[in-house]
Amino acid sequence: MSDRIVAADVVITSPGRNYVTLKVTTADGVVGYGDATLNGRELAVASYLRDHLAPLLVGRDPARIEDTWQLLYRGAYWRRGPVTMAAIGAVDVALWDVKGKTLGQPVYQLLGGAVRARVLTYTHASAWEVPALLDAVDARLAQGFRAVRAQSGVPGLATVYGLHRDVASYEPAARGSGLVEERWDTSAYLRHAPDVLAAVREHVGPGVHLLHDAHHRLTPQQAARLGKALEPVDLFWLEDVTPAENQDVLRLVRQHTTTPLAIGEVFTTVFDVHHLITEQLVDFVRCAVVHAGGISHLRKILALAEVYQVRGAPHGPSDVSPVSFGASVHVGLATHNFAIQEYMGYPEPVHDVFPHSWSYADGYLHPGDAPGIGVELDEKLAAKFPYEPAYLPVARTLDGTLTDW
Ligand code: KDG
Ligand code: MG
Repeated sequence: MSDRIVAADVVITSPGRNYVTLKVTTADGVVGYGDATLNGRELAVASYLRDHLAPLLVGRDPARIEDTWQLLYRGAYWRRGPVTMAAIGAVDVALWDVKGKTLGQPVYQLLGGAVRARVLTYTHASAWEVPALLDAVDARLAQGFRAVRAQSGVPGLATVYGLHRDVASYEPAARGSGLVEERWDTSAYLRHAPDVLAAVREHVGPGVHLLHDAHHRLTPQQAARLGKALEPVDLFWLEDVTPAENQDVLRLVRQHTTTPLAIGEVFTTVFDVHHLITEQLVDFVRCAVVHAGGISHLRKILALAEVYQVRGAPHGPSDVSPVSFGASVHVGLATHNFAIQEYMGYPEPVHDVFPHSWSYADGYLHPGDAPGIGVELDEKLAAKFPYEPAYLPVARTLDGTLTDW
């Protein structure tokens, strides 16, 4: 007789930042984990899982991953959106984990096997002033990274996305202190950013991949201008230039610049990004395993992207837990048009709460060969880090108008 799911539990822990994890247990005693973390809205996904999906999962055959995905997606009637898709994503990854553990195989083998020896990764280097930024980039290169995202401060502004003024590490969601309001001035940013990135290129030479995140803040015309100004810098990509709900406007950006564009971290289904892909409005699609319905759905997004020579580059900030980060590295090892995996890194206790087989070495990631996803949850340790409310900041322009953060 086939195995059955006997429990679907949600564990919330906050070892430096909040994570929501789904734990699926089968009658045969196999345990699978899935990440359901949605930064700043964690409890909504936890409730979706606990109150609405767990009762549907108990009694089901864990081997039927695709059928379960379709049931949860179509069966809700209400489709898409980050809460729904993060919850479905958690179930999907937990079931891939169960399947791998049941068959004694790492998930990348079940996805068709490795198409590369290791997965290229990029990390972040940030500092307010240029000399300190160059030092931060050097420190990343010394750790072996071959691709680095560079973010700096902006003269005249007190806060900027991607860094804290006097603190080396960056975690945008502010724990316990309510909503943080930042001030933003696109003109000041546009005057400064090209010089900063040119200085970084000059410093590292031609052989290092450089990336930059505009974090949804530009109009199409401003994005075109920035892309054009950055062409001599030879960026690997310029990320999230516009909010991109209206994807047609990106045509204007494309007409004016050959700087590669990457978009997709806030999009959750193939239906949200198909236009970006089929119109070749981006070079890289950034959907994450956790927010885009799990391994099963991300693979469909990447399959569509492959047809249009768009490559996968999933979101990998610290708010993507080590569980879905590991899942993403499995996808990366087994998917031909997977370009690069973001690896922001984690607060130290996170590695102990989520012991993992994935590893970083010399600019590359590998998922490891443990059966399943290869990421466990130390529940005793997790219980020592209770949930703390934390909101992402919001941004207002200098006249006080709310704008995109
Ligand atoms: O929760 C929001 C962060 O994940 C996001 O701001 C990070 O843009 C980001 C990136 O590219 O890592
Ligand atoms: Mg980003």
